[in-house]
Amino acid sequence: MMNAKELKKAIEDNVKVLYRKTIDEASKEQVFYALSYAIKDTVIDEWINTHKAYDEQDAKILYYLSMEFLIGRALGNNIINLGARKEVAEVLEELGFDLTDIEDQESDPALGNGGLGRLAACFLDSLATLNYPAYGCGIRYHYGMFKQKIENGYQKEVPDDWIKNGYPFEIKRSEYSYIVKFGGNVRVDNVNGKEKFIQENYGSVKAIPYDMPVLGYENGMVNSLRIWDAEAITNFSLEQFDKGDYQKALEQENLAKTLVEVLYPNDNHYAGKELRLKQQYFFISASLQRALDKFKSTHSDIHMLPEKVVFQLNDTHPTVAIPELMRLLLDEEGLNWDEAWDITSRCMAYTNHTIMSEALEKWPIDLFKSLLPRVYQIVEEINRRFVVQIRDRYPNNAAEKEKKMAILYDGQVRMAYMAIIAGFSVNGVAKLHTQILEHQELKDFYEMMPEKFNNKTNGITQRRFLVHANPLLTDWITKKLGSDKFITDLPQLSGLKQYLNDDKSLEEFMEIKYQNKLRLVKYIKEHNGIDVDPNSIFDVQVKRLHEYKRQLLNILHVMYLYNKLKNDDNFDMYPRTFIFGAKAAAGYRRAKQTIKLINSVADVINNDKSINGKIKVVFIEDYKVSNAEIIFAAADVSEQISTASKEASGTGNMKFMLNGAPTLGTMDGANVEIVEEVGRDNAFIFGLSSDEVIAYENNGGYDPMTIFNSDTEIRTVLMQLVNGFYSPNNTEEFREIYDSLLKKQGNDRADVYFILKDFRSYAKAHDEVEKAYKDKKRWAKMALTQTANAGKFSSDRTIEEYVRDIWHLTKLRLDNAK
Ligand code: RUG
Repeated sequence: MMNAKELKKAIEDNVKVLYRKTIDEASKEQVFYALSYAIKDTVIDEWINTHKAYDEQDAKILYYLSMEFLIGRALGNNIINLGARKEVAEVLEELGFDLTDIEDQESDPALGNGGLGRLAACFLDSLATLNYPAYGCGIRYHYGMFKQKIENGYQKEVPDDWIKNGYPFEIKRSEYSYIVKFGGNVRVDNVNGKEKFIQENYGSVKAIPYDMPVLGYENGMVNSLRIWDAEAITNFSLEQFDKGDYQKALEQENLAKTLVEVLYPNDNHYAGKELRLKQQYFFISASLQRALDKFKSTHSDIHMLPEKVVFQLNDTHPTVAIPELMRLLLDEEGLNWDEAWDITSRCMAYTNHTIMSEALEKWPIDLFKSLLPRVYQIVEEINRRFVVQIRDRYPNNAAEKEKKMAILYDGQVRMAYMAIIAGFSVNGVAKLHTQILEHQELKDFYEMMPEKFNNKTNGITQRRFLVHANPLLTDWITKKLGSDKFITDLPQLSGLKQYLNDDKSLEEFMEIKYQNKLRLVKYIKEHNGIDVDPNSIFDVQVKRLHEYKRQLLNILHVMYLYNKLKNDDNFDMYPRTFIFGAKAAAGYRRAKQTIKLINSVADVINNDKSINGKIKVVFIEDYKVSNAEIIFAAADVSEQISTASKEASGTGNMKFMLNGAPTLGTMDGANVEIVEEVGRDNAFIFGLSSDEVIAYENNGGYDPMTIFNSDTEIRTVLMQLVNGFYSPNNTEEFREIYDSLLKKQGNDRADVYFILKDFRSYAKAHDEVEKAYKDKKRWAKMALTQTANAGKFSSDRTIEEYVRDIWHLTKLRLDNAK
C-alpha cells in the first residue's frame, strides 16, 4: 500500500487526469473514481504476483462457477482488506472529504439475487484471505438486480445500470476471448476410422472476460472474479453477405446484445426461459475453454486435469459444465469416452441450495437439443449409461428408479440429477438441509451413492459484515480481546464470554447497539421520511420476498398487535419498530401484494396518533448489500421465520447473530445450528418442526379453516384483508392473499406455508422477546452471547471444510506478503 503522501498525490493526479479539475473543484463522485483507481493501482502488483505464484507453484485451482456474485460495493471492502482504513480516511479528511460519503458514491454491483449470490461473494473473500488459488467465474450482466422503488406502496422495478459511468475495479482481458456456439446441427465425419462430431450452421458470439481483483485480508493475495461479457463476432457489411448470411450476422449481433443484458430476478424459482439457458452455456463454455487452455499452458498431459483443477457448481445453474467439459475432452482433446468421463467426474462437484421443487431446473428436451445439439448428444449418452447402471442394480424396480433418477425423463433434462450423477461430491448448505436431501428429496441417489453426499454449513465473511459494517463493535471487540485476530479467526470471539457477567462491558456493548440504531434511524429518515424511536425494539426481517420466508406471517402478527392495542384496554406493549426490506421477483404477484400489504399496514399504523408510537412499521426501499450492513448492525431481533424445512440455510441469520441480535425463528436451515451454539435459552424458537411439516405434506391433516373458525383474533386479522381496513379504496386489494390462506389453490393446499398453524406460537415467541427485552441486563447478556458464539459461522470455516473434503487445494505461498 502506498503511504499517505503518495495516496494523496495519486488522488489529486487522478482527479486532474480524469476530469481536468483540481481536488477542491471535484465532486464526491469524482473523488470516488479517483480514489478507486488509486486503490486499484496499489493492488496491481500483488495481483500480478499472485498469478505468477499460481504458475510457479503449479497450484491446484478452484473454479467457482456461479450465475451470481452479489459482491456489493468494492471500495470500502478493498480498503479494509488492505488494512488501510484509518490511513485512507485521514488522507481524505485532509482533502476535505469523508470516507463514508465517498463510499456512498459507488453503485452497488448487484450481480445476484440474494443468499446464493452473496454466499459466492463471501466465499471469494475467504478463499483469498486463506491463500487459496481460485477464480470466481460468472456473467457481466449489464443490468444487475433491479433497483426497487416503492410508489404508493407498490414495488416498481427500475433498471440498475451499474456500469453506466464505468466500473473502476475491473480490467477487460480481450486476449482471453473465446467463441461460444449455439444451435445448428451436428455432422459426423469419419476420420481415420474415428468418428468426429462437427457442429455446423451455428450462431456464435465472442465471450470477453473482465477481471475484478479479490483481495485477501492483509496477506498480499489477490485472486480474480472473472465475469464474461458478450460481443458479436462479425462486423459485417451488406455487400459481403448474401441474404442468408446477412440474416445470420444480424442474429449474432442481436444475440450478443441480449445475452448478458439482464440477471433473471428470481430467487429460488426457475422460469424456464431460453435466454437463461443461453446465458448458462455462454459463461460455462467460455470459463471451461479458458481453464483448459490455462492448464495446457503449463501441463502436457490432460489426464492430470483433476490433480490441478476443480470446478464447483453453485447450484444447478452451471450444470451444463458437465457435458461441456465432456465435449471439450472428446471433441477437442480427442479422448475416448471413458477417459473423458473419468476426468470430468473427478473435476466436478455440486452444491445444492434448495429443496423447493420449483427452483430445480429442468429444460424441455426440444429446447435444449436445438440450442446445444452436440452437448445434448453427450447428455443422452451420459443418461443412457446411467440407465444401464440402474437396470443392473435394481432389476426389480428399474422403471420406478428411472422415473426418480434418470436425467432425461418426461421430455425434460433434469439438471440436478446430471450434477449428482456426474460429480464426485454433492453437498447441502446446512446440517438439516443435507439431512433432508439425503432422506427425502434425493434419497434414491443417496442410497445409490452415499459416498458423494456431505454437508457444508454456510458462512459469512466477518470482514464485510463486522469489520466494515460495524466499526464501533469491531474496535470494542479488539479492545476487549486485546487483539484483532478474530478478523481472520472468528472463533476467537468466544473470548468475549468472559464479559457476559460484567455490567460495564454489557453496558458498553448495548451503547454500541444504540449508536448503530441511531445510524439506521438517520438512514430511515433520509430514505423513507419516517421518524423512528431508537429506544424501541428494532425487530427486523430483511431478505428476498418469498412465500416460504413468511413475511406475511410477520405482518399479520403486526396487524394482530395493533388490534389488541386499539381494542383491549388491558393490553400494553413495549414500543416496537418492525423493519422490513425485501425485493420481490418482478413476475411474482403474491410477493408483490405482500409488499403492498406491509406498506398499507405501515400507512395506517404509523399515522394513528392514538397508539403513541407503540408500533412503527418501516419498509426499507431497495434492500441491498450496502444498506444491509447498516441494518444488521442496528437490529435487536432477527426474524428467521421460514416454514421449517424450506430454507436451506439462510445467511442473514448469521449476519444478525454476529452483530448481536438474537434469533426469533423456526427450527429451519442454519437456525438449528445457531441455536446449537447459543443454547435454546438465547433464542426465541416457535412453530412446527421440519418433520411435522413434512408429515403434514405427505399425509394431510391440516385445515386452516378450523383455525379461522375457532380463533377470533386471527379471524379478525384475516377479515381486515378483505373489508377495506387497510385498503379503503379497494376492498379486493388483498383478496388473493386472503384466499391463499383459506382456500385450496389449484393443486395447492390452502395455507401451503402453515402461516395460521404457526401463528399462535409465533405470537407467544414475540411475548417472550418483549419480556426478555424489558430486563435490560438479561437482554444485553443475550445479545452479547450471540456475538461471542458466532465463530462457527465465518465463511473461513466453510471454505476450510470445502478444501479439506472436496477441493484439496494447497495454500499459496507469497514471499512478499506482509
Ligand atoms: O434459499 C437459499 C438460502 O437458504 C441459502 O442460504 C442460500 C445460500 O446457500 O441459497 C439460497 N438460494 C437457493 N437461492 N437460490 C436458491 C435456489 O436456486
